Amino acid sequence: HKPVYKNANFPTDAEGRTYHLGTKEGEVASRILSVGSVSRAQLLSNLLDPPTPGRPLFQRTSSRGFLTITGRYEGVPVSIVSTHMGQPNMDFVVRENRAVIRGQMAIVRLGTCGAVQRPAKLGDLLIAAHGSIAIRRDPDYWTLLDGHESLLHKRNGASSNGAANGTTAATNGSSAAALYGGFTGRKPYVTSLPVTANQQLAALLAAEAARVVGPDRVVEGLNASADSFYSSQGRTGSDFDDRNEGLLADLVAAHPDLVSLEMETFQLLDLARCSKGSIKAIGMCVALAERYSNAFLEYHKLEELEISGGTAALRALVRVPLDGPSEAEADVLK
Ligand code: R1P
Ligand code: URA
Repeated sequence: HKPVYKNANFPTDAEGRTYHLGTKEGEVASRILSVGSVSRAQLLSNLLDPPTPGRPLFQRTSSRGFLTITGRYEGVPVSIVSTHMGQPNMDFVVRENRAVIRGQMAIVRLGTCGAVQRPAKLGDLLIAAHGSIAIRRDPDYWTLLDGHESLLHKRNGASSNGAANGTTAATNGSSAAALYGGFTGRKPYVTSLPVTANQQLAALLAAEAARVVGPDRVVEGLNASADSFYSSQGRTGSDFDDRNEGLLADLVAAHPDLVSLEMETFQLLDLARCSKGSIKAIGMCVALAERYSNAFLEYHKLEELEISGGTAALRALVRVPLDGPSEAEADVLK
């Protein structure tokens, strides 16, 4: 049967289930481990306390493919939520979970990422203890560039070949340039100022990660979250005019403490910052790619690293103090 949604501003169905994650109050714990894939969520659910007879772990997959698993870790209620990829999906996860949980929440993201510079290396756990910056491809750069190049072309006296197109692009581009401040000085990629992570959670996570994998395999620093795996992470190719050849070098020069590059941590930290004190958040990721050497982790090694990272994340989650209604909230555990 098809659900009926009410309230265009924040749609929920007749049972109070959110539109994309499909969960309702009582099904999600206030301590959440957010992971990028369904398979990682299922793998890490094996770390939860064994379910009691007749009461299996709560599991729900929404129509959009978000999987929520609720159980206990060291006796404390936790949920593992598959978040998929990119900032809009992290936005669904943070906002829709916020809507179904009372009291303060903690969210730890365990993802994979590129290691941008040493000391971060393949297989390390990189913690966004210094916060995160967003990197966005600015399409206006190409819009204005079109007009700019066509104008130059026109000024240089080109007439016959493609002149009609050139003139249209020049007109569009120059009116856009007039409106938006011109092409000169424009950059194809825009980076935000950093947002901070919760320092209490960061310290707990760093200590637990060091305990699990050893301190030489844990690196704390700044994260960057990009709006593409490719262009805005400085991956180059010939199919698109991406103008990103200098991106990684520029990032490293501007941010000496930058360690990880992925796609969701910024959104998590930004929303936590705007949550009126109601969300404590941090991101950690397994370095899957070394961007400075071009090495990529042998994929069969990933599972073990996900389990190590997941163990550290769960240990930090159940140790962070939270204000508000007690943990027993997750009705599905009663
Ligand atoms: C890209 O391959 C995906 O991997 C990283 C990026 O942030 C992006 O989501 O994280 P996850 O492994 O958590 O998905
Ligand atoms: N995920 C990313 O977003 N980037 C990488 O380089 C590796 C994993």
